[in-house]
Amino acid sequence: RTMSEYTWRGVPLSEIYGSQSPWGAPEFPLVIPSYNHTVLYHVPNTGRPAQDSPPKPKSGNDVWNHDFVRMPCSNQSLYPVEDRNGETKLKKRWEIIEQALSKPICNSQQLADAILSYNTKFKSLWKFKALHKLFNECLEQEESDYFFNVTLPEIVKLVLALPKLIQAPIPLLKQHKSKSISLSQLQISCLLANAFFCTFPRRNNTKKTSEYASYPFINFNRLYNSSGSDSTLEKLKCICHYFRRVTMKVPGGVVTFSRRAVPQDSLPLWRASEISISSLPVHVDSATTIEDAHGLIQVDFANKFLGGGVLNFGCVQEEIRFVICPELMISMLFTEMLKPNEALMIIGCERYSNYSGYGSSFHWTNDYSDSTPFDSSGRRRCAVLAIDALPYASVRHEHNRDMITRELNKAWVGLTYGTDAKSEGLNYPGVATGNWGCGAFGGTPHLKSLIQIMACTQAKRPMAYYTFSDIELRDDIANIYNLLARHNITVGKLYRYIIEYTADARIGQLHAFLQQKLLDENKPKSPVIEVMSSVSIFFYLL
Ligand code: AR6
Repeated sequence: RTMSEYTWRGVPLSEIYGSQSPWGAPEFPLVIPSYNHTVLYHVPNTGRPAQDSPPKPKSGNDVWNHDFVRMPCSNQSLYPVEDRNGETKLKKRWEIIEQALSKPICNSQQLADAILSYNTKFKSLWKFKALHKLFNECLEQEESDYFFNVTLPEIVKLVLALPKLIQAPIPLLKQHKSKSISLSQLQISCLLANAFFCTFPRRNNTKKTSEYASYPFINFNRLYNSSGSDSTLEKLKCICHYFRRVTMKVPGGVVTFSRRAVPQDSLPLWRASEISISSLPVHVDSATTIEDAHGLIQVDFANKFLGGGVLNFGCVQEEIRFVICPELMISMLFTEMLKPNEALMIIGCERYSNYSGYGSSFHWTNDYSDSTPFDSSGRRRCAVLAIDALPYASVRHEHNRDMITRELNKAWVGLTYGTDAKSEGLNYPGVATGNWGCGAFGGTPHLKSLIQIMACTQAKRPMAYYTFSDIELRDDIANIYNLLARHNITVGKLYRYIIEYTADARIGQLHAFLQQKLLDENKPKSPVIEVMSSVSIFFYLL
């Protein structure tokens, strides 16, 4: 094959894996219960649950306070109910839920009524437009019938199994703390079934002062009540498909959610970094998508409120990833909004759906059978790294020292998850990333790709960059990387150049600016040439 026939540039993927196989890299830290790793299932002596039978839930008692998820089945979850005499009394909310779900639910109206029976405050607000549209207009009658006759009764069973399946309290992954939670896929399906039925208490309040104001939404009512655009219906199809799958065959794996927070004084001093960019293996591909980059850490172009618009109108990279791998959505139950120096790594999620299109053309297509192998803790070897770029109202706003430093730190915090700070060599597996922050958030790929090259170099994490069909961008990134590497440019020097560029040059010509810098630098330093290079910069700036 000639080079032009390949869809990629740079080094082959084997250098990003660290081996010939996508699964040759070392595993992530194993699931071992500790003060900062809550494991909600019983870890067998082998460390690895058998894949054909889900692990037993860890026993424990409900805790109803600010540090733990307030569970729908808690005895302390009470709800005002009006009795026959018009008097309002507090009743255990779980009993109302059990009662509502004990009746048959045969259509979307009955489903909506059940949900409203324990969310009475929203009776006049929640219209379930998208839900009705899905089952009454979008799906074939047969598909709807199958859902209400076969899948929904199983989802109901999952909802009601909550007190049995989750006994130990689920801690909240709060800001400023590195902490992990591991759950079985069965436990996650039970929690998601509860989200599907909107049972989580205190999670519907939209006031800024509400208890969970700094957490994402988790109850699915937002999705049901949206206008019912095509992509919303397709997202709902993905979710229904997920429930069909997990109720037909219980998945046997486990998933870890790890929040990583790095204190400000432990972040790199970017302008002083002496690590050469040439030490970084870089692979740039225009044809693959991140979720298909098996064996690599796959970046989620996240919102600081995880999931972004997944329960709303959003349908770009993060939302699509969350609906084809719905286990990711349970992070929204317990992960507080990410701070600039924080990231979330999710290890072990499974993919259930195939899709086509993007944004408003997004479609669920069919079932996806995930053949990702399991690690020694029983997690699928799929790592999704949620890092949130900043949204930019203007290009000028992005080209600013503080913003660039913020993005570098954010990427580095995520990329150094599970790495050994002392190790000299590269950290495998590499990362699969792309136009992070450059779609909905309005960033610039030429800048963001260099930021990620710097963060990967600093984290010693090999980088595969997926340009989402953009061939020109692929070649631009490969070329500028080669040039910088050939000149042995360090992370610190590149940082200083970029800051200089943002201060002086016209935005939109970053690569040209860097090329000129390198040219100037390599010219012999005679006084005449010094003057000439200043003149050339002068003309460049014109
Ligand atoms: N693989 C590779 N590249 C992709 C893929 C994919 N699967 N999907 C998209 N891209 P965007 P952001 C490319 O807009 O700007 C969400 O609502 C494509 O070029 O999802 O960081 C979050 O919740 C696309 O334009 O990420 C946040 O609120 C670019 O990546 C917000 O969007 C950026 O994708 C984040 O916005």
